[in-house]
Amino acid sequence: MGFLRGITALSNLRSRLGQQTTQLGSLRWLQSQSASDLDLRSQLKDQIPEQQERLKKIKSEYGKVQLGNITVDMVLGGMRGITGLLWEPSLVDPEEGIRLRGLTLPECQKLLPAASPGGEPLAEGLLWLLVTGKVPSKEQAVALSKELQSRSAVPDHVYKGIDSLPVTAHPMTQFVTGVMALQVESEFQKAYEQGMPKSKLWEPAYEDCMNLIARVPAVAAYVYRRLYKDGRAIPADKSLDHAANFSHMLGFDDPKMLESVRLFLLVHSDHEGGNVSGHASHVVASALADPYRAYAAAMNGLAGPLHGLATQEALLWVKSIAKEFGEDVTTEKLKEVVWKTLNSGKVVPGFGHGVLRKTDPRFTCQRKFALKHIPDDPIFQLVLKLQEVVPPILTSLGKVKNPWPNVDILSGVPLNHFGLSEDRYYTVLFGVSRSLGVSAQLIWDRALGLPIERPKSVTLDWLEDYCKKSA
Ligand code: AMX
Repeated sequence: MGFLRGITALSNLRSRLGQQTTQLGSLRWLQSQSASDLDLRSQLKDQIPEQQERLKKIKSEYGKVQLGNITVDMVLGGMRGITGLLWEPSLVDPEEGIRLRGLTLPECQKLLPAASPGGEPLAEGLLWLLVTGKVPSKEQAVALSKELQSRSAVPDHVYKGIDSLPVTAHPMTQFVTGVMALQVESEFQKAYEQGMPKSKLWEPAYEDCMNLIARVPAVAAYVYRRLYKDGRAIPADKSLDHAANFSHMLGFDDPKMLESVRLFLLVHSDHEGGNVSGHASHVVASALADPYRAYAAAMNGLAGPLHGLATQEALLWVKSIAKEFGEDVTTEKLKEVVWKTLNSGKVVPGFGHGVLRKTDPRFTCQRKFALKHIPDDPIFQLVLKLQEVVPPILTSLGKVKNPWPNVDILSGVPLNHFGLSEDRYYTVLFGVSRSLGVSAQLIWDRALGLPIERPKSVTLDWLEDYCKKSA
């Protein structure tokens, strides 16, 4: 025993000595390092310029190199031109623009049931079209309206969740918080947990999507009333259609405002699947996350300034021009403003598009509406001038693929005219509209049993090696 104890004591001493030597070594090594060597951020900062140059070089020297059916340009260029998603409710043609289930926007306006003869389509009829591909009768649209109303009660905890945020939180943050609070009632999640087979999952997906569509207007209206009005929610009016009731809950009952909201819901409802919000919802749902989670993901993408936040940015921008230079600002002054925006490193909001190569038909549709209902609105007049001034300037940059106006430069103008003037709220309106298209596809995702999405990614090292070998 004594011998054994002696051996243990010796080995403990050796290991303590060893530790001390190592600690001394570490200390010396530490002393030899500069503060920036030990700081992750500084290390990263040093690496970035080199990697940026590398990326540029790969793009310019090897952009056309093929990787199977695609090119290096496509891998590095936000997957432009890669057909990789199935999306049923709509399709965007670069020249012609959006078709909702094969119908152009003017065709939708003509064929879908309206609240009054010749008026803008009912959102319910639009939803029917997006889900089924068929133009509904007025009776079918009314029946769907009743169905949505019967699903529209929002649990109190949703409002409490929103109330827990500071009022300074962006309206989209408050809205998405409300959407996630709705998620606790997901039928899809329950059904999955209970072992529902994949082939039947479209049924709880349908339940969640319809509940979501029915409830988001009240959640959105609550955010609006909390931020900009007296904080008291306006109860739903069951005699009104989906869009008109949304407008009513926001606090606007002018019949022309109701028409503006119906049009807004139409033009923003869907834009095929590759845009950030559509794509985000699709990929999240592909993991069999429920429709609330998928829609919330879509909304977080929509809140990006290059996507849905452009609605806010465009209105803010045009109004700031009107405020600074007056509504009858000269063309020369407008050119200066556009250049100033560009020179400050910003994009011109409401112009350009990732897929479209012509003026956005959603812009044209709203222009027609504005000419009919608010022809003398000064902000509308300013947008018409910008429509002339901006495209030649963007074209002169030599890199912009589409210098023409998109949906966002005009979509807020009629609503602003009728009193909804809070620019920062506009992306929430866009989000309520997108619930229609995103949900229609989420139902079909599960009905068709689409698989989990898993595209291949590569590293810069891999890409460079591959390009060099191919060259
Ligand atoms: N103002 C300034 N520069 C623009 C521009 C604009 N409106 N549109 C494109 N460009 C620039 C791009 O930033 C890019 O510059 P870079 O090479 O230095 O990065 C170059 O022109 C080439 O871009 P692109 O291929 O023509 O467009 P894209 O597919 O990369 O981007 C979009 C498309 C919409 C993000 C871009 O046009 C843009 O930023 N527009 C303004 C924001 C906007 O209105 N977004 C809403 C789009 C519709 C929607 O989603 N709701």
